Amino acid sequence: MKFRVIGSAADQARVGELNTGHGLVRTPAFMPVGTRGTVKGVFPRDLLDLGAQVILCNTYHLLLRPGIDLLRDLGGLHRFLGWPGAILTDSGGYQVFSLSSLRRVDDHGVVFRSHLDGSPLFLSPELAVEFQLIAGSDLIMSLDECPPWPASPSELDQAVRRTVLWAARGKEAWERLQDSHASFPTPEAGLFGIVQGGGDARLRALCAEELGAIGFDGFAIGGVSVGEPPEEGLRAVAETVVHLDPARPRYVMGVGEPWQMVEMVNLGVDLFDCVLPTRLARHGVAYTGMGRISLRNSSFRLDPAPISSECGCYTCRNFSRAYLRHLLKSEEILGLMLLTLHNLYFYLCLMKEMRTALERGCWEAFLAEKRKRREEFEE
Ligand code: PRF
Ligand code: ZN
Repeated sequence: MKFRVIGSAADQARVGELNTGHGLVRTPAFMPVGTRGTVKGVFPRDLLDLGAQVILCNTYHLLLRPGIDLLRDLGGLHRFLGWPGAILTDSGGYQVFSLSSLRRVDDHGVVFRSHLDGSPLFLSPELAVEFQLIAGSDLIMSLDECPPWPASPSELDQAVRRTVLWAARGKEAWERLQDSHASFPTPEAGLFGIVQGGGDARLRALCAEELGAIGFDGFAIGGVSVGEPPEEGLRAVAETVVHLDPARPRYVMGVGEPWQMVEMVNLGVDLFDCVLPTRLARHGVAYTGMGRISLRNSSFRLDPAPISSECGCYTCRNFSRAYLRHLLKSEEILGLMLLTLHNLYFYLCLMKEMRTALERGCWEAFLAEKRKRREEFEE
């Protein structure tokens, strides 16, 4: 994996290129979420048409089902999923904490029970890296411990200490596996460290510096969007980014709303993933330049207009709000598919607009316009 910054505004916001074993990823980039090995309701063919360059999958879910042996035997994730673009895999730590029961965490790793059938499983920082290599991931995440929000100072301390310890052990495993690397489905993969530290600027700085000293291909910022007021999350990102190597890609995990991505790109973030566009679509909610709309609303019953007249997506070029409302009311699968397509188009378009603004040197004007719109249209 290779990263190159192409241009920047005010030494913070930047446009770049991430070269992976599965194609070029132009940054800032948004990664649609395919937790269980599918971006729900979208053909991989359509993801490519939308301009998606990289998707996110979860090691935790894929480990439980279909299992790592099957993924290996069937030639790795890309072939199994029929997705030719890049894949980033999350390490599993965060999902173990949020989904599984009966977990026991110590410095060795996490013992937990599958949320599917209760069977006992073990995840260590070494195994997390090895599983992701076997699966053929392009962008591999270290195992981390994401503290809840709010967390006590001692909980935050502990999470940062363990996250750094696990990152170092993951890196060692990564290096040890280099020899066999060539036999993994994606020998050009990159390894990311994850910064934790909650809302504590000193801990964030410490974590970022220690991960920097260990050395990673990229850095993720975790522990944001875990229930804190959005402005505090933004502050945590601002306080972390300044301690990260500017030559490496930066990824804020699980964020976020369109305005949050704009503000974080402004701080120098390159990568995002979030379930919002896909999940909200399945609840009948669509993004527009004037805020979200709920298509189940009776006010759209006779509305011949598309979701957004500004949008060039397949859904908006062909279907009325009235038809989409009808599909949702009738619980037709197509309703969810068309809305998902539109929301992903909206997110991917926003990223493209940001890249263009940065390339053309008009980032400040773009940012001012987005902030003004946010004041006008959002709660
Ligand atoms: N760590 C990991 N995955 C994550 C998070 C984290 O902190 C978050 C927090 N927003 C989402 N996904 N490993
Ligand atoms: Zn549209």
